[in-house]
Amino acid sequence: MPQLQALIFDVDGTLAETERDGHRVAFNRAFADAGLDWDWSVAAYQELLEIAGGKERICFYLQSRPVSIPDLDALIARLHQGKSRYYQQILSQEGIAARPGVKRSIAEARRAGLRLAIATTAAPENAIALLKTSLSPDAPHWFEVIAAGDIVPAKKPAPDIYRYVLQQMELGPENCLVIEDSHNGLEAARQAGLTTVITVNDYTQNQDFTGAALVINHLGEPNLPFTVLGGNARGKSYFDLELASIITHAIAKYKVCYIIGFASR
Ligand code: XBP
Ligand code: MG
Repeated sequence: MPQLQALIFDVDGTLAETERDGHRVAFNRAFADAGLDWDWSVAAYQELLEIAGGKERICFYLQSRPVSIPDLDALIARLHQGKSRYYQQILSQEGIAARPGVKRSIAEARRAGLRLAIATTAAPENAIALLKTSLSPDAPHWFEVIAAGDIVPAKKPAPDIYRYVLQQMELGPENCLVIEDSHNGLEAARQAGLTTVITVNDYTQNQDFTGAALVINHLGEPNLPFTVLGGNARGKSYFDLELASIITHAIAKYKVCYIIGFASR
């Protein structure tokens, strides 16, 4: 049976709750700087989050506005640069804390010699800024692969970013476990054949997580148990490597049985 060899983490919404008070605020500041009267409210941002990637999100919003802009790509690039500057400023000045269980799970994985990777639609400089400020200044070195932004042509929910990570690590999907927070992230991982644990947040809690191995409100801590929203947590109250291995093993076994069953029909 395959062994768990790597954990692959999504970034935004999974490592930290970056969207509402980080990315969203930074977008609005960049819009104001550019003299635009756009304001992405907390509620409106929910729908905008369905579009993965900052540049893509701006483009989607622009297309819904009754304006004709001569050089759309240049405007999007300028707004996104400004937004990234503000986002990194928010991280360095105010900071956004890692979600419960994230630091502990990563530390446990490192102690056990498990391989680590990042798969995110966010721009690399924004993802790295978050790793440094919410985990540790040397956290980017903990991850063997940091797959981010435009490194692949299609962003989540396309599986490209996860396939890229598997290729870089020379691992099969049966040897890895993904931690995600959104439907788009789950779809991307699922289509790459990966087993996924979902930690929901305010923006994603009502999304469809069919196909996830486990859905919880966060990774939990010994003194802060998680709530199980879907799947089987095997009696555990916080995520650890034992649970990660059981989940990965069980799903791989299920897939093998399914394939054998299918072939013998
Ligand atoms: C989440 C996203 C990102 C950020 C914006 O990515 O959708 O696009 O909202 O990031 P993930 P950039 O959950 O995959 O980490 O502005 O840096 O693109
Ligand atoms: Mg996410």
